[in-house]
Amino acid sequence: MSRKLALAVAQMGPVHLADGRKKVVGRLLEMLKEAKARSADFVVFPELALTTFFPRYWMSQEEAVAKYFEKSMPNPDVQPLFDAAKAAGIGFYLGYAEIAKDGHHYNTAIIVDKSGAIAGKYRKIHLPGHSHHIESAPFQHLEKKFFEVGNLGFPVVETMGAKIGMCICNDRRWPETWRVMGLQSAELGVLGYNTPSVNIHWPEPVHLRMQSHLLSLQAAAYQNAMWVAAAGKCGAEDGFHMIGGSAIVQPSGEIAAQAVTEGDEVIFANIDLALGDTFRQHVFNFAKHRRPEHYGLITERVGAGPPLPPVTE
Ligand code: CDV
Repeated sequence: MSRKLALAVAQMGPVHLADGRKKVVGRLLEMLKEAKARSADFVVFPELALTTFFPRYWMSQEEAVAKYFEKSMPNPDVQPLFDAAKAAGIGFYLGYAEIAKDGHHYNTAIIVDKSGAIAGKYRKIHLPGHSHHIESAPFQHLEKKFFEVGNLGFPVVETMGAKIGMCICNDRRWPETWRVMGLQSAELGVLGYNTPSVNIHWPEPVHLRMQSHLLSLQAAAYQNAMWVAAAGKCGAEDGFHMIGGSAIVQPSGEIAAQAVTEGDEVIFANIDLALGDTFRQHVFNFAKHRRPEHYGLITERVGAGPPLPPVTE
């Protein structure tokens, strides 16, 4: 029996250094309105949606906190989004920089349900980049300086009639992320991202940035029998370009909807959560086919090491 969720992904064009929270939230509200016009139940917004992608700039932690971190959620800047979503009866996923009550710093996302309550929170685990200044790089990627590794695991939240797994950006490239969600019976995995078009470590052709992004989403969806929805912030933020390609992927791994611009753009799919059931019952029937007794290295080793000695009988 089909179980429908009207799903919108709200891609954002660039947010410049000069753009204040009020202006940014105004753009989110516009897209929420569009999602409402299409009778959406749930909208996915990007990673660090309220500001420019500030980890590209070298600065002190204090300066970053003062300018770019949210001290509470919701706060007066973001309250209009909570209010409008509640009035419209739409839930949403939103990424932002969080300074927690205990003073720790995280790259965070929340799921807010249709009543305006925070139903789930995730703090980014696979932080890319570096913590030192790289002189030779065209820009920095300082997530390891500004954020701590998340401490909430990969949550799967039961809300709006769906089991929704949460992750952020770089997490999508790691199969462990998705399998941990899959083992909690997630039916939909959601994420926001900011993916620079230029790789600061090697001259990666730009088309590969899009290819590895979509490949990660499609493989994750298929191998874990779940829908995947990814919302990017993209285009050139003060001259620093990021890829678009926000997408909704179905459990077959096929793309159901994909953004075609590098601006604010809402994509939509009336998804059937039951579509994953066939895969869960057959090829990816975990209970029947997984062999965790042979997967020990996944949790024992962090980096690659020597091959294990051969087993002889
Ligand atoms: N914000 C990110 O996590 N960006 C990474 C980049 C650095 C590769 C990503 O995976 O898209």
